[in-house]
Amino acid sequence: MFKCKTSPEVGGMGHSVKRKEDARFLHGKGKYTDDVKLPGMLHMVIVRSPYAYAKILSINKEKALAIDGVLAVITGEDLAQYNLHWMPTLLSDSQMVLPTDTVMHQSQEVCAVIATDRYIAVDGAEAVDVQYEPMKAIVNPFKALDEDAPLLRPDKEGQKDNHIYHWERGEREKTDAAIAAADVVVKERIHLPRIHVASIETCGVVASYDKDTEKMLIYLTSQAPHAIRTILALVAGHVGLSEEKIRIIAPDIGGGFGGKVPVYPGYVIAIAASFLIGKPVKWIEDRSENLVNGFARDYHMDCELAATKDGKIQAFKVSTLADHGYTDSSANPSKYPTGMFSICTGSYDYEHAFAELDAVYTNKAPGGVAYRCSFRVTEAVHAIERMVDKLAAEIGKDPAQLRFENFIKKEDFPYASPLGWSYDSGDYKQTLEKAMDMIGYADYKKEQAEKRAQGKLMGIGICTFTEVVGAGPSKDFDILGIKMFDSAEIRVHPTGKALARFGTKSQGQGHETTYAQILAEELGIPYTDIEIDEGDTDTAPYGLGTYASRSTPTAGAAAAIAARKLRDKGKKIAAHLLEVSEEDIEWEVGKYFVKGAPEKSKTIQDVAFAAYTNFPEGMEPGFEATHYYDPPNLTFPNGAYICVVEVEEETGAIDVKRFVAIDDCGNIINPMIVEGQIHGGLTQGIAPAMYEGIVYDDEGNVLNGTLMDYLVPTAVESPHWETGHTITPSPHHPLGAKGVAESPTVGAPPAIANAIIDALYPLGIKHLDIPITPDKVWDAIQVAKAKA
Ligand code: PCD
Repeated sequence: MFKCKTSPEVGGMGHSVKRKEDARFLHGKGKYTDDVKLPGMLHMVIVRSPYAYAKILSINKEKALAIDGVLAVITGEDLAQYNLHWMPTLLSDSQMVLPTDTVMHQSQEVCAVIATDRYIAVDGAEAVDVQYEPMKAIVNPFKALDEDAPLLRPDKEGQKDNHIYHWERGEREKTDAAIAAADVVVKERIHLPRIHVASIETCGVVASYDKDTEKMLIYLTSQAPHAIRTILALVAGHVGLSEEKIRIIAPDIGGGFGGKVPVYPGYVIAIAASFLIGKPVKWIEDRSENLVNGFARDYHMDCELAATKDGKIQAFKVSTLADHGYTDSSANPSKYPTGMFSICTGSYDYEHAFAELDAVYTNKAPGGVAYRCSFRVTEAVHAIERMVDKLAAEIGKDPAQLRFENFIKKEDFPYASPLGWSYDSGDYKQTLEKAMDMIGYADYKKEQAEKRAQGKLMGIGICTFTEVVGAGPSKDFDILGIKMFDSAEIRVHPTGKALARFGTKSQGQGHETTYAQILAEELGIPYTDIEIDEGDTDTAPYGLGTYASRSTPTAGAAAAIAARKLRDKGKKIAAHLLEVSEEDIEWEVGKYFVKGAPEKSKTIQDVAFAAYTNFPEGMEPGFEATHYYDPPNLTFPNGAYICVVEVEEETGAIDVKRFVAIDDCGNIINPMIVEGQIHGGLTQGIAPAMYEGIVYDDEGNVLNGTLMDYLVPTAVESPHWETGHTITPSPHHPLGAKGVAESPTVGAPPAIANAIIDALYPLGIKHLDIPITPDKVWDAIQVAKAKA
């Protein structure tokens, strides 16, 4: 159990204080990119391709330019004059900013209209006349590798087919041998479909170039403003946009979820337009543009899990085909083309594993965004958790029991996983037991047996996941070469109030509150006296940003260590004020006192004042500290989720009766915020499990490109989430904390899928891919009945 060291007024770790930022958000006072209005600001609207694959024969701007208020139509040819028509992706592939000859997916940017207002820009976009010659698109990733498949990326030197890369980890031969020798092997091809990051706020930018100062000010919906500044300087340095001249401000963000990590063509076009025209240019993506032009997941995974006949897991093998669309713009660290997919061995202890992946180009939107997932952890967890359930069903063992028998044990941490991770800590048994107690597992098992006897379909699904978050140690983790540390800078003012700045950027997570709580914990300054500032590259220390549940593991740690530096300096000042030697000073949250004479003390506020007014001779004045934190390892949050469903045989309707989520993210800064994170994340977990999936036809048209057709679950679809936690502190994090925000989105889909498939098992249905919709269930029931 965690015991709070501070009073609720100070609000250090463990206090469920209300979010400071909510006063602003709940009163509609948030300031988002679209709220930025600059004098003389122009508006941009993008003309997009109706075809998935086509030659551009001509772009006629005339009619558009004739409209009063339309100032420019920017094409790929225009950008090519400045060599700005292509840009690198985060994984060193190349992506068109605007095409000069070919469009590669439906809705790709073709050209952009700049006008005095948005309505005029929309009219202008409609008036642009583009002639295309459509070509046969490659939609099915398996066909992308056929010999007669057209080469989609002839622009890439040495590219002979549509294969992007092969990746593998582990021991193929030993794993194959273990599988060949095993008593039981279960196999399945599992697809995690393309889904969409449906944040409330779409992407957007206001770029404002000042020709006099040569400064480029950019308001951007970005989870990683510093990294984007550097990338922009690398891409556009040759036209004069060098890094010290670029200032990116990420204002309030209405949800990021990984979708606001990449650089999108629209950003670059708006920036280029402002640079060329010398006026501010705003581009705000509309809802459908947002839905169709990126994606997450899209992994086809062939899994094999081998075990002894009584269920001791021996080996896991997974071969994946990844559909990356027309360019590999996955948001992964440089050395990890498949992200952290190698966490796929899960929470279980066995020796042999092998994972491989081939990525291919198709005529679809690029993306591979780490949608609430620390780079492909969702895919990995789905694979192993579905397979463990399949194994349990195959050998007729209770899936909870099978998990208990295979868990990595508490005393085995740090645990070296077969694919190369060092799991930091966990107590999987305790976590699953807690979930089972909370839901009443044994009673549900009885009820299920009774219902089955009456021919009713009821299912219980478990997921016991291990995540890997907090990228990451600089020896392994970088994005385009920039190491993945993060930073905190604290200034304590003379009156004892403070300002702290970070290299991360909240998008709704509550950093303004939780970072202040970390500092309150370490310094004893009340969290309400500490302002938190993020997202402005001119003022914040350099950092890699907020995604991959990394803010707590990296910047949160940086805050604690910077605060400890301050405490060390404060000790010297306290000794000076109390006229004793430094060795005689002790610290207790919020104050220094003389050893053995606690009545002789100075508060942190006294000390801060003295740092400016009465510091020891020779000491550097001021009370500030900065720390750049390079984590020694990642953190491995984990959890046990249990879901109970009933399925109606006549209609395929699925009713989620109960859902219990027990999470272990180590020590918790703010339990209420964590609970909120879990609630939101579980809803984003039921989404792909039961509702979401981007559907293409054979021509590469997106069939559900609006929120009328793409069902994002709301409160109506969401069950009542029941949450709880266990605490196994991270041994290497200064606060013992682990990241948590993505766990629920990773853990929920397999728990729900396992529950639904368990319900259908008596009919002989052994697997369904998500989203498991009523019509998919109904179809499967008809097929199963026809077979019976
Ligand atoms: N926490 C606490 N404790 C612990 C942990 C944590 O308290 N132990 C808390 C903190 O402080 C914060 C939160 O919680 O506030 C979170 O955290 P983390 O886990 O660290 O994370 P971050 O980094 O901060 O964040 C990020 C995440 C992600 S990743 C995502 S997707 C999502 C989530 O976050 N997003 C979002 N959540 C959210 N929320 C909101 N509201 N919004 C958003 O947008 Mo990616 O990679 O990007 O895909």
